[in-house]
Amino acid sequence: MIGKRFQGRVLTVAGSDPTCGAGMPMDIRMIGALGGIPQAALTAITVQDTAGVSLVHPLPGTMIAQQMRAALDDVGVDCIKLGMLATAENVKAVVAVLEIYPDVPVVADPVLAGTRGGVLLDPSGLDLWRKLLLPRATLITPNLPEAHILVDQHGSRETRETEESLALALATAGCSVLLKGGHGEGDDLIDLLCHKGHMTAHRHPRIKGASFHGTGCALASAVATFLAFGLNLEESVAKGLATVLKAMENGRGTAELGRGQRLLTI
Ligand code: PXL
Repeated sequence: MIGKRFQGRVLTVAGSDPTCGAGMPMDIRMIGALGGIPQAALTAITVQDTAGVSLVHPLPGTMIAQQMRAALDDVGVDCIKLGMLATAENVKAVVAVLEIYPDVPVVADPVLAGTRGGVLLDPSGLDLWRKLLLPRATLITPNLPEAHILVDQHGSRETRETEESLALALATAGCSVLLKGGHGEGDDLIDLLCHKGHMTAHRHPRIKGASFHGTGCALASAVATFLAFGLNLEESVAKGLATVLKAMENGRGTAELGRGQRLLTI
């Protein structure tokens, strides 16, 4: 890494989204809104709208690796945010670059399957994500279905105990875990941070009857940006969650815009 650390330089490695509400465009919007310096390596071109993803065209791993090197070796990067990787080849290519920069923190959002359907990572890619990215990531940000897939336990009803054991099981790989509770039930939702053996429960009122596009991308990018400015992990997660909650509140009025989910307003 070139130059001084903690200048807010964030490299997002993610897929496209024509709505700009998720994926790389949202990442760039969020990093920029928080005063950071965005850089971006595109992993796949997608066709999607607020209702769903209809096409995914992954780019070659070598293209992704070279885009990452272009950012890392010139302007420099304080934190890397990983989003949709699409294929096993791409996971391998990204991990190979990460190995060259062991000191750069990584916030990895396991984009496995869209909440609106569609597989966003192939099965052998999932295997490599588990084996290679879990141990390298500083923080992973799964939602409940993704956490179940990653630990390979399906279908149990969520309780606070199962959420804690899920987060702990993932953390044994060496990463911190922010387990997002948005897919659970109840008036309040709990986002659970497992960091250095401590559990912190962030409790928020659930925004009822509203589904938002791109909250996962926005959250991982916000946390990555706060880390890139040198805040510690707990502060970065707390501020990241507050930032996305505000964007959801501000985005309530977008319900009539598209056929599907609402858009965040940041
Ligand atoms: O929100 C997950 C996500 C991330 N990145 C891209 C996506 C999606 C979901 O649709 O399309 C490019």
